[in-house]
Amino acid sequence: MNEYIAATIIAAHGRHYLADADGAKLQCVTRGKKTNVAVGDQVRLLMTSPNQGVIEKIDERASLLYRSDQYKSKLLAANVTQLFIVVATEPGFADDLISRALVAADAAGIEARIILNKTDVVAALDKTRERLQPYAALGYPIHEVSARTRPEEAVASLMPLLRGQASILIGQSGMGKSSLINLLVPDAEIAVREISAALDTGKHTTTFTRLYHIGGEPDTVIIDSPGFQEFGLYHLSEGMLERAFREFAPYLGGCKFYNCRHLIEPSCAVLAAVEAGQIARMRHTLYGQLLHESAQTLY
Ligand SMILES: Nc1nc2c(ncn2[C@@H]2O[C@H](COP(=O)(O)OP(=O)(O)O)[C@@H](O)[C@H]2O)c(=O)[nH]1
Ligand SMILES: [Mg+2]
Ligand SMILES: [Zn+2]
Repeated sequence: MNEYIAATIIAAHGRHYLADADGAKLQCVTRGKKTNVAVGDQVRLLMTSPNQGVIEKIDERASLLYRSDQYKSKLLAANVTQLFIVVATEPGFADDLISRALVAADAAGIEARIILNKTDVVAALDKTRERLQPYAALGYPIHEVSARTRPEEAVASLMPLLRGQASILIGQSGMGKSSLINLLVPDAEIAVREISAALDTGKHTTTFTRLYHIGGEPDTVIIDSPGFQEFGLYHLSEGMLERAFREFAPYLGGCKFYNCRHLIEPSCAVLAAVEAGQIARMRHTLYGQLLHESAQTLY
């Protein structure tokens, strides 16, 4: 006894976690009041009863995705290799949220892709493609699907991208994220009910992040995170922020002042690129907004 058990965190609800140890689902908690565990973490458990344990150790992470404001940070997922942002032709999506998610992915060193769902809503298709053009121009792949009218095609085009990867899907509500998850993870709804019961989240709660193994391969996982409206990036330093906007890269170092913040400084290469139309103004505005948010302190 008292041996550590290696497990993967597959769901989180407050300080209650569900871990998977070679197929066995184990409820676990952190020591004390810690909330430093994320879905996707590889952990070591000490069992306190046959199916309950305490998380004693978190293995080193290959990546960590999180959002934060000045008061708290919220871990989204650990060890993911790519981020999918689900948008749709309708309802409209928020550019702000897309850009923030892309910045978070770049800062975490993981790939980001955009899924454009509901291509069957043809009336809104051209306009939506146009709105996504700036992201395509930045090199973020855009995958068009219709979960409702062309489900087999959606699976066929997404599965090869998912294989061998740990992917997280995020999106505003209404974009069709659950529809896509249900296509990609055939028993997702059953799994959610089981997890919900094990974590005692109460009826109908889908406000927890969970991890599914798909395709019968141990290293192909997909993480579904609840929809959210805010994506704070308070934890990113100024240096991290300027590097997370990938289109700034050719201009960094070209400013007159070595510590240029690219906001109002004279002879700023980034501002010049904005004026010349080489950097989208919308993205530079968000950069300024994120710098401003990062500079907020509690007092
Ligand atoms: N027209 C159309 N509607 C879709 C498609 N995919 C999902 N929906 C609908 O969009 C609504 C929101 O879908 P849901 O999967 O719950 O979105 P979520 O909030 O992002 O999880 C539901 O009414 C779905 O039936 C699609 O490809 N085309
Ligand atoms: Mg949903
Ligand atoms: Zn500058």
